[in-house]
Amino acid sequence: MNWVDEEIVTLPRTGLETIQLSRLKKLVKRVYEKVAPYREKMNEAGIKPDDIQSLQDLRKLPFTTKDDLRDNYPFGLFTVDMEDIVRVHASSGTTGKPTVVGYTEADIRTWADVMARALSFAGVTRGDMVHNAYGYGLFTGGLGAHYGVERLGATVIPVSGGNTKRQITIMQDFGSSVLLSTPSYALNLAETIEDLGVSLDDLQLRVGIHGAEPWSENMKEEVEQKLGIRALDIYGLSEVIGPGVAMQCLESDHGMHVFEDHFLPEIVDPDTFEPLPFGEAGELVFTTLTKEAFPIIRYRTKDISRLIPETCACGRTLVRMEKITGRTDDMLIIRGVNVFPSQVEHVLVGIDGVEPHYQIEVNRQGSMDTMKVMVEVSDSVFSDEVKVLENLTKRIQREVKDLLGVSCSVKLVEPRTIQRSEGKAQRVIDNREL
Ligand code: DLL
Repeated sequence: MNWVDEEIVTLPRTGLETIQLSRLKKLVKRVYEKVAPYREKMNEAGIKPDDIQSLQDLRKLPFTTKDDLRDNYPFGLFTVDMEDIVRVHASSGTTGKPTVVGYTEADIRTWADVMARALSFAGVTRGDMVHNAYGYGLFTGGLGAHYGVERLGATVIPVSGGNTKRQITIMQDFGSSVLLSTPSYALNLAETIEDLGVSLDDLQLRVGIHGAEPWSENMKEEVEQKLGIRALDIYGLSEVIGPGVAMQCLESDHGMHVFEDHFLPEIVDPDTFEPLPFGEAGELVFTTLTKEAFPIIRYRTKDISRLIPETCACGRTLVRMEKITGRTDDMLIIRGVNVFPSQVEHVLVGIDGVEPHYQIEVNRQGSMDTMKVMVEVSDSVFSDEVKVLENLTKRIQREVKDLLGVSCSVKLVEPRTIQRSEGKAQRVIDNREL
């Protein structure tokens, strides 16, 4: 199969829907047969695989949420034997355990195909040097993008995140022409370029493909201006595959084409969960159509977006989704890492002398996100020696870092100083202006 699939991305809707329906039917049948938790939920809802006869019937199927992943941690929703799994990745769960996803060899190929397609939408070709500053590891960004670049036949520089000065030397010396990074890291690179007195003329950068965290139009303009590039949006999430679920094309000034032959999108009302028509904003829900190891049915992403009904100037018929404008839950993305306040709470409740009253303050200094955790301690601890308090601070910092992979500063505060809620506690103060 040709990874760009020009034929598929320009198919008339009826042709695309025929492919989607045939894939959906097979998927539902397979999942029903192989995965007990799916079967049980479908039985409870009184749905059998044969009830899926049209794309409209999708709405009969139960939703899947992060709780389902947690309840079946780590591998309980996989449809294949572990010996057929060739890779796992993980992202943040809502408490102590991560969300684990698995891939067969065919899934890795599908992923490389969709990522290669995404890159091609940004005009990347075999001649490009692709500077991949998404983190390599359990996060899907680094490796997901990496194999897409190789599939396309361009050159990948697997630089990963961090060590920013060295990244700039590499950009200059290797002639990086495409930048893959979170938008905030792109700004960090831009500032370092400025600090080092490197001229944009000494760089070959042409286009950036940024995602994994929310970013505004203003931020896009800043990235474009400071790096002298065109900055495009890419969307994805581990539970669906990783990066490569939707991608902005060069011709579109907003919105990302959803790769609908692989990932079926819906927008639902975040309160009633009723599907909403094209054009209305709500929670984005995805069903994977081609994944083997870990297919997912009606996954509630908690991301807010809308599907754009108008066709794109590029002529591709794949529907576009609007830039993500928010979330329906309290997940924060700090330096590209997904953080749930409940994870911080999980750390705190495990430590003696610490009260379950806390607040998380997020700020942006330059292009860097910082996280400060304010924690109430008990009377007895608060009157302890400075040394004891210092040790407690360090322990909280270490445990938060171990669990979340993000460093934070910790401020211990006197008992009863954090404002008590009269309803939903305000756990997070996010001062970032995106
Ligand atoms: O962030 C996958 C990815 C890697 C996407 C590299 C793009 C580039 P997770 O770590 O599972 O996967 O986080 C998924 O990140 O539900 C959104 O809330 C957020 N997110 C991802 N892309 C965008 C974007 C990767 N373009 C979560 N704009 C998602 C806004 C985004 N938010």
